Amino acid sequence: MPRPSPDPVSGRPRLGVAMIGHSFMGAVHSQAWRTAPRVFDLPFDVDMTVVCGRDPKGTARAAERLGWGDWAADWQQVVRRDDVDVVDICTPGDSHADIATAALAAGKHVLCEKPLANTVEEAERMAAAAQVAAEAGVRSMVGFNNRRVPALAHAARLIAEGRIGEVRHVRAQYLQDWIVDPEFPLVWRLRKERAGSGALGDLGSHVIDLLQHLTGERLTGVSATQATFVTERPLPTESSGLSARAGEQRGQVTVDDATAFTGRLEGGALVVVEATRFATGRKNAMRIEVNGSRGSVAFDFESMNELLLYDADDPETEAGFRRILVTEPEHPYLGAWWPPGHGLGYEHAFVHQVHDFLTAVAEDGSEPRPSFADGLQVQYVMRAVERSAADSSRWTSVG
Ligand code: SOE
Repeated sequence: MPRPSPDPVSGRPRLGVAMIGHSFMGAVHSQAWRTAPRVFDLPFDVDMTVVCGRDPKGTARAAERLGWGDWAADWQQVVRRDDVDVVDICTPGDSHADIATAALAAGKHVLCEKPLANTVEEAERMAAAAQVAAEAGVRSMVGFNNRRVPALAHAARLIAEGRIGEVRHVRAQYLQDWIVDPEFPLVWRLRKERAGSGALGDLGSHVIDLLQHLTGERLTGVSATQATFVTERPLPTESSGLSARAGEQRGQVTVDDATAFTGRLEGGALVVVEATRFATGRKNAMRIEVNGSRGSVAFDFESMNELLLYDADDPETEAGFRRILVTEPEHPYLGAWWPPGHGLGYEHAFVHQVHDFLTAVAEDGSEPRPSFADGLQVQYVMRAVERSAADSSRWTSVG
């Protein structure tokens, strides 16, 4: 795609960003677009050009609140605008494929929220469009933001350096409890036609991506089980993000409340995954533990500035998990932030995501990761999980 010309003052080219959707994820992404240029030395001047949503009043309010220069209601027009170079998709999964493929065809770089799509077929369409676009220098990435949590980026480095040896076990969980109350309304995340799946896609996709990223290995097969504990809920009269007001009428829950599966990695390691919105008391417990032949790493998002490391070479009398505070300038991303010892929060991984995405966009030939192909592979795993669960947990190959 043609390079925008450099700004006469900063010397950097301007990049116009359009964001589609402005609810919870839109607010987090807006914060990231606002903050990344102030914290990192980015290769572009970011212009938050336009936010797009179906409800004109709400979108106009969102533009003002979230810092966008303009607002629009028609995404098809937005993705074709000359002042837009990047399209950031923060809508529910049912519109990802149409928006992403149209934006790529219009020559816009695309950042798309996870999971990539609602079905394998949509994700295949997106990955194919991304491959064609890449040949013309147009980049795309899927927003598995947790790769950019500094403690997890540090864990990825340690594992890649061979610090824990050969991987034997991965235990990964994503535990939340925001729908334990059976009277919590039927928001879009609980409707298959909007979200594709429930805990599996919303939470499980994060840990599937993460465990494959950390180990550098793909899941080859799974045996799964799924449950929907509350099958009917009040319809919402209004909703925003994860909160909603219940109305009088009721409707069917059409997704899983919880999913659990065992699996195998290419190298033979055993994997156990659990994703649920019914882990009462667990608010955002995304946990991952990797056991290798020479050590282990363990992480829990509820203590997100910490990484536990066990080194099997330590003398017996001193052996134990050591708690590393991942808050030092030498740790991934931390050099750009606060003085040593001062931690980060939920939103920062999204700021890092903008940094990494734009860095890849600026570097000719570099493919931002996770790519749409990576997102598609997660989708294959999720399809295998659903097929296995529907067939009494039968072992099901991924693919
Ligand atoms: C809600 O379950 C949610 O916001 C997910 O949609 C996000 O992807 C996850 O990061 C936090 O929880």
